[in-house]
Amino acid sequence: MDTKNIVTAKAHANIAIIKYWGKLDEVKKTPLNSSISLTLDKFYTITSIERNTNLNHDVFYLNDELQSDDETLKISKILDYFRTTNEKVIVRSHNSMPTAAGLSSSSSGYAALVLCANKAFNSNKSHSELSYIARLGSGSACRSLYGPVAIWRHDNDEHKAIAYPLQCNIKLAMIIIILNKNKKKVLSRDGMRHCVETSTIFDKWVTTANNDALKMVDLLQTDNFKAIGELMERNTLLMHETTLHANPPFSYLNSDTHECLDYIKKMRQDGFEAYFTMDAGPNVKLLCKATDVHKIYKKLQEKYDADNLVMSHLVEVNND
Ligand code: 2P0
Repeated sequence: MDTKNIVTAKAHANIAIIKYWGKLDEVKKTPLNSSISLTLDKFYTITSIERNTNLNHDVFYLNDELQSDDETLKISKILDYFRTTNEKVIVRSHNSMPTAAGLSSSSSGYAALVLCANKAFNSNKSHSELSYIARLGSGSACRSLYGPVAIWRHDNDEHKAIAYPLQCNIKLAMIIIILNKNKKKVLSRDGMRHCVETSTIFDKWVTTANNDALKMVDLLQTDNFKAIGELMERNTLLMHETTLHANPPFSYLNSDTHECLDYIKKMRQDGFEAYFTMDAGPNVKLLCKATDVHKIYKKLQEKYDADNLVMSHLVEVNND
């Protein structure tokens, strides 16, 4: 392999504290509501692009496994925003996170791809343009261009409905509590569309979530961690409530999730400042202050095996 033809880039996964749930446009992946996320240090994708291959089609390896034509086509469409000829390349991506952790590898995956393509083809695109292109791959990926905190704004103009960096006054951390290692039954893309189309409380969700995002922007400027945690929990629970009011109803959460939420609430009564959030699966992500994370991690080990707990700090993203 001639390494002078290879460039590499890295991007980190993010977890939302105000959730993205519902699209305005299915193809452009513009959101119905603004969302806010934390970019996590432990979970990332490293992607390389090899040029000058003389291939007549792109080739895509994920974690050293050759990907199907369908998966490769998704990558090719993103590369087309960068290349100016019909040159084909080899893309190799490696995820640091175990897929079982329920962490969004698509967020770091598409973010790493756009950063890498920008370098490989000397495209010189701005962060805003990269956020836009990453969004076309997977909505939440647009937030991974920024960190430690990002906001993805709802906007009827699809070029403004991208992520922006957000100021945060408190140093935060997350602990991922892995309760279930099976793949999710309802993909987030399908679950969100089903809720948009059938959930009887969807309008309420969109209005509330947009207000929650505005409130969270303000709270992140303060040192009121309690208010941040409580708002995150309310927003999470309302997102999950939309699934229960869909037709047919469904849930990403299970009895282990509910037991974990009870445990976190009990921890709070005992003086631990810890709050929960869940995405399109049963696993729980615990939010705490960075100064408390070791104490809380130790407390969680009274109930959960260390193998099922992943501690992560936030990462400062500076890709320039
Ligand atoms: C989020 N989720 O804000 C929300 C909360 C899942 C629940 O972003 O269809 O993989 O590619 O735009 O980005 C997961 O959705 O969906 C997600 P697409 P994506 O993190």
